[in-house]
Amino acid sequence: MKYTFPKDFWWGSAASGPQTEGTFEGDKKGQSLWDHWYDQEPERFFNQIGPDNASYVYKRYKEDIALMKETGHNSFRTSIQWSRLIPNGVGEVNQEAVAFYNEYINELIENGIEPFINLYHFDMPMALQEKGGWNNRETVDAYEIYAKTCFELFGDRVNKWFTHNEPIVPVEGGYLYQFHYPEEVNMKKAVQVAYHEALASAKAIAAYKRMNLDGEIGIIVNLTPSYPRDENNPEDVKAAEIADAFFNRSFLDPAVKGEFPADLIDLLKNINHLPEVKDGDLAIIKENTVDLLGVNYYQPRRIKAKESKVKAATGPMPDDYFDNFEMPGRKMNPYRGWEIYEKGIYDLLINLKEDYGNIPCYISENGMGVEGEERFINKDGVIEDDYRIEFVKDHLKYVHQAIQEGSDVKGYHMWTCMDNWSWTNAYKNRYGFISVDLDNEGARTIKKSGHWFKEVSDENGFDEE
Ligand code: BGP
Repeated sequence: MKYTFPKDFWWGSAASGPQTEGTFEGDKKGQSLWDHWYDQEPERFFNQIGPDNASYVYKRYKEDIALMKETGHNSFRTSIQWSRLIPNGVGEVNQEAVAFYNEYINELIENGIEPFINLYHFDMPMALQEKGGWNNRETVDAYEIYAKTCFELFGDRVNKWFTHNEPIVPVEGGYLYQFHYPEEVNMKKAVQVAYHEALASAKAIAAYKRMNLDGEIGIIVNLTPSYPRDENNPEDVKAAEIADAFFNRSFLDPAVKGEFPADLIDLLKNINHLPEVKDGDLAIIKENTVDLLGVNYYQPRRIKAKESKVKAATGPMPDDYFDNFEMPGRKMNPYRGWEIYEKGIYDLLINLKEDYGNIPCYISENGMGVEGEERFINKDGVIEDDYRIEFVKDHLKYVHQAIQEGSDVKGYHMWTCMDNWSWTNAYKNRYGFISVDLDNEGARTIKKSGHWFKEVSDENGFDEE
């Protein structure tokens, strides 16, 4: 069967500023919370490799864009680092950064690759984090100014903007499950942080609309479809709905419908954990929903009714309402510890079609991190990552099916273009279409999947029995 995608489908990949750019003498970048955390606790990072090392894109973007072309990209997403553009979070704009992002964006456009630009990818400027980061309302104002600055500087050429990438992740990582700085466990702050992120997104959208530019603006959310252990067990179903409210609808609903989910509000009210909201905020959120939704999909969430004891010591936690369920026989990516469930991508697209007005969307991340890919290098020096080709293909088949059933999904970006720095996992798991050899000055080589993706993009689809 031939899987053909709609005309002008977006084929490409995604990355972020903090995971790729690196820091260099004279670049005048300010510290983000990652730079600070690495300075404080390098042992938290795999092989003690920090964000300053990244993949040197700051210097090598021209070479990288040439490789994007060779791997069939017609679009590519990255993020501006707030701490590079405005080193203190507020105030002076770094002209070195303006020059860099201008050249990077122009080079993409000249090569026929549409830049999709995200404004926030987990990277709070440290000067603002010291004052509470997203927990502090002042950060919302600072972010609005930062967003406007980006639109003014680059909005004449960039036509796809995103306010956040996976805004739930700084909430989970920083304030619930301790995998991001400041590694707190504090539900009150978690809720306030989430609320401020949602408000900041709406304010940036409002600012963008006021400027009457030609492009579109949206948000990128990671959707983890929540499946109950047993669909016929009401307790399991209810637990899965609560997990869905916390981790999916918390951002999806305000972004697309302009309202927070009623069940989540009720739950937080019951435990006296509603955020502080100022007059007029909810109207801003209501009026400034997204034009376009980016969806990152890696794994489903399997849920069962709470069986384990609630941990009183931590205070309230989302997990007080459900347990994660290890489904027997599930297919795993053992390196990342994430379940692979291809049909999840179809389920979430159909959910967007049916419950979210078929909002225009695209798959903004999907991919497979594998450790030790050097094992698969062939005699020509190319990594034969057939597992990645299979992973992408199997997901694309379900995207195709959703399109047949009317989903308005406009593209597929894989995570990521070239192997990059994965937060505390640093360079442990590799995700790219292109390998980066850290022992050889970051030399780039297209993997088998990158060559395959070029054919898919050229053909606008693929053949498969
Ligand atoms: C997403 C992030 C990316 C990327 C990816 C892979 O959650 O948006 O920044 O890192 O996941 O995950 P990880 O790097 O944790 O393996």
